[in-house]
Amino acid sequence: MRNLKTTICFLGLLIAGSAGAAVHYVPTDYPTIQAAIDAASGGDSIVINPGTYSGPGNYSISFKGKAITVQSTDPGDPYVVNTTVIDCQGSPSTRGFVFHSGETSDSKLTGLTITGGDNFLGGGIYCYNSSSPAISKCVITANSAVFGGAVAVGNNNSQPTISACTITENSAMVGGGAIYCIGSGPRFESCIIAGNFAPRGGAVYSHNPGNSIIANCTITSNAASVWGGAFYCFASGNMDISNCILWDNTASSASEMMVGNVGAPASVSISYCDIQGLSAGVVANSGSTVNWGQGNIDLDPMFVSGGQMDSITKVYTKGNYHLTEDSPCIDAGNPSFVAGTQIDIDGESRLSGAAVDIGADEFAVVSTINADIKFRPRALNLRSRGRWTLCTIKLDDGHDVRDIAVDSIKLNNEVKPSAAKAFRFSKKLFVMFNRAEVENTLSDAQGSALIVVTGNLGDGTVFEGQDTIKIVNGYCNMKNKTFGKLSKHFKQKCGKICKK
Ligand SMILES: [Ca+2]
Ligand SMILES: [Ca+2]
Repeated sequence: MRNLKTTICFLGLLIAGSAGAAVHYVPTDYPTIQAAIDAASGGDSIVINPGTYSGPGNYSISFKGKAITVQSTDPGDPYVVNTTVIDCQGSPSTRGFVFHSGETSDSKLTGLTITGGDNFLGGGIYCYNSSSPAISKCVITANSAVFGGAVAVGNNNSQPTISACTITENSAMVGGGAIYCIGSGPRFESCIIAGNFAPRGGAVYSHNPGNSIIANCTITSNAASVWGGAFYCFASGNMDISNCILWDNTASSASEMMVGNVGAPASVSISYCDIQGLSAGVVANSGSTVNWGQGNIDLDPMFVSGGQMDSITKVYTKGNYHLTEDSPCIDAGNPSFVAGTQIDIDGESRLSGAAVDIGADEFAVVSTINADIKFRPRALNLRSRGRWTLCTIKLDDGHDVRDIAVDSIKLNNEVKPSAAKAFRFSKKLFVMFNRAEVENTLSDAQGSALIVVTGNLGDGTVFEGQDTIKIVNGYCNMKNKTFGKLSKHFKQKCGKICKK
């Protein structure tokens, strides 16, 4: 329900903020995504409800050059992204989306899962003919192609930006298990590219001049049966790789990267990356160059858990590529990095801590402040029929309760607030929690129980506080003095219970 409310608010703002722009819902207003796009005008949004979308009109979807947004109901919620699925069902000559009408970054695709595509170029998405959309927060998984299992980008003027996307378990018959670039300049940033397979370039296959940019990506557990476990760049190709993790990729030759061995020399620049083996994993041939810039390291990135690609069966076991707090990648990216509007794979702001981190995840450095928590009633009768409990939150000096992000508040790590209000001139936030939900967290409590309330301020600062209350498991025997500071309403309620 909360997500629905958030979505409605968001959409309301969207409508209010752009005069004349319309929101088209799929499948409510239109049976297919393509039908909704065909009916849309510049500035409109297509909002796709959770569900699986297949068949004509739901694959090889074209924006037709329109400056529109195609999105799930909540691109920031991984559950919604994972359950809003464009499924091409492995049918030949299908893919999720094709951009070929000169789209710009005003054509936005965000918060969808694209799977089951099978094509010659780009099993999930293909951009060509000077088309440069903005693609973000998508999951592109289990697609296949001859070149570029997940994404193919053709021709020099196609410069899409693909950010905060998870690109896994795609495969290509010839090259680029995940990505194929021919003379084009895509920018991949804050993406996880893992568990993809191809004979050449397990993750990326790039040739002809175009300057592909790979920034702040985590490229791991990809495999090539021939060469270039992560990257293969050749025939005048050029790439700029910065703030990336290349780890645990495998190939018969050049486990992380093969630069040039076919056609004219290629050129790759690498800076502030964590590359397994450094030059031992990177092979340059035929006059090609690898420009090793500053800040490269070869240290275990210390993921929460590493993934694995079986080199024989090509079966991929997913990892959790968030950094742990002792990771050498934290704050080890380019110190000159300017965050701008960039986000990490979690949708969180870049530049937490002293500098940008290497890889797709920015480790959130948070400070925790104390909160003074007072829970009412002071004695909770598990047999009473009340609907609400009340909690006041007061923060340490220097912090304002009005900065608390109400949606982030949790009681005993489970219960979210039903309502909250900070009154003018008061330094407290008054929060109501559903009584039954609170009691569910206290089912084992006897005599007394700990109430822990946590949450965030808008800047990411965490607050935490606790209170101990009595637990009564019988008819109410509480005396009014226990409720001396409570409202008349609560006193009346207690009085009614006591009389029963
Ligand atoms: Ca950092
Ligand atoms: Ca993060």
